[in-house]
Amino acid sequence: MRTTVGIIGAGPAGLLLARLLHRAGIDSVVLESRDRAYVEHRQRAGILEQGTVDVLRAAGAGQRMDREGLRHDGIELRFGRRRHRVDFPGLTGGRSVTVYAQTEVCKDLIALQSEEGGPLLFEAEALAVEGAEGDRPRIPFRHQGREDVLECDYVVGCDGFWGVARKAFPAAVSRVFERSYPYAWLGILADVAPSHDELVYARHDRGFALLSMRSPSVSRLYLQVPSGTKAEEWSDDEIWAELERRFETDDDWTLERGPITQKSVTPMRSFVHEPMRHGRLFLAGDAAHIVPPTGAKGLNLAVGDVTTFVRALVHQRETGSPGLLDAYSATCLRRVWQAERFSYDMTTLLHRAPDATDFDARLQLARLERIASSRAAETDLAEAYTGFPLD
Ligand code: RFL
Ligand code: PHB
Repeated sequence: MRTTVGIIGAGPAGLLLARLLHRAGIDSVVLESRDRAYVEHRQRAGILEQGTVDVLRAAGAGQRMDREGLRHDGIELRFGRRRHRVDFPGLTGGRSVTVYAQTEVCKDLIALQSEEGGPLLFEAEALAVEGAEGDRPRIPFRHQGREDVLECDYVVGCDGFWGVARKAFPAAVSRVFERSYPYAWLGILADVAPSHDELVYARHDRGFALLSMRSPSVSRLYLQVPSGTKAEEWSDDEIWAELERRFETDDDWTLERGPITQKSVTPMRSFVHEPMRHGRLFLAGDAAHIVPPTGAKGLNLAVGDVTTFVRALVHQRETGSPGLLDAYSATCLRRVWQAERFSYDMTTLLHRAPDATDFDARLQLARLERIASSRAAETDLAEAYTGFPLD
């Protein structure tokens, strides 16, 4: 098999990349190790920045998102039994975010790819990336029990944190920057209308909690738990009781309970691999960087990376200049590090570390007070949450 761009992974990064290339008249093949149902149902992100919404629309993948996505003009910060709303459009000159689940973004992109895009092979596991330094990189892969090779002009590793593409970088050129956090998130889906019409980020002495949603009738909630916790260790009643405690306020706000349909635990990690390009191999999305989910940035960064790659490839085709491809890593990393900074800030602002002292707790409250009382501090949060422009 031969193609112009070989894409490893059909998460949001790989699927959107294939779509953008198709729109630009550039052929590609996507190899995905899991089956279609798995990719379409893996519960993950929920928040799309304005820039992500714009890219999906321009890619012709925005129809259902425009019908079913929920525009959110703010979030609530909850601390010391108080509530503080951050008004995004008022602070950012009109920007907002959209609640539309990653599962739905993937379903929409897979449907488009099957109707009019290039090959998208499920249960096709890339085994390695070979020859990245030459003109024709190759991806050996296994599909339906058979081994085959995909020859490409370019390879883009969109294969997530556990993928193979990053491993093809020689040790001498790779640098890794990382931090793990001594806590995790227990996430649930529940068949109950969200108890608030915007997301609620709560800082509590017992730990962080987040109220989010998937639709007007499905809630998505998260609870900070110790690293290593298993989802089965928490009964449904215990989860609701703990969420109630962490969201408690001095007014009459209440948390509605409902049947829990899914439970899972997510570790928290910050990770950046530099550079994001080696020869004709490019990394995009979680393959190159991970942020803790508190800032809701992971999917949005993946969208930024693949958009940058396609622009650079089209620029080369139109002008003959490889300048933007050469700048790919540096261009992406500027945005990546801003998202790393913001995600770290939000995480340490709202979580309780196991070794946290009373001093640390007071500092968190002072940081939250500052956001609640200074337009400058609040604007900083609103700008980062709604997303920095792509350029
Ligand atoms: P993905 O989604 O991990 O997809 C990688 C794909 O590559 C496949 N693969 C391979 N295929 C072929 N051969 C191989 N050798 C392969 N190895 C792996 C995998 O099967 C998979 O299908 O990476 P991608 O596309 O870069 O997308 C990244 C996002 O999924 C991720 O950043 C976000 O989900 C992060 N995230 C959030 N991001 C947001 O922007 N907003 C949010 O609100 C948000 N909330 C979250 C999140 C992530 C979470 N978890 C579970 C980590 C909430 C949570 C709880
Ligand atoms: C989600 O809805 O899954 C979600 C929302 C905001 C975050 C993280 C996850 O910061």
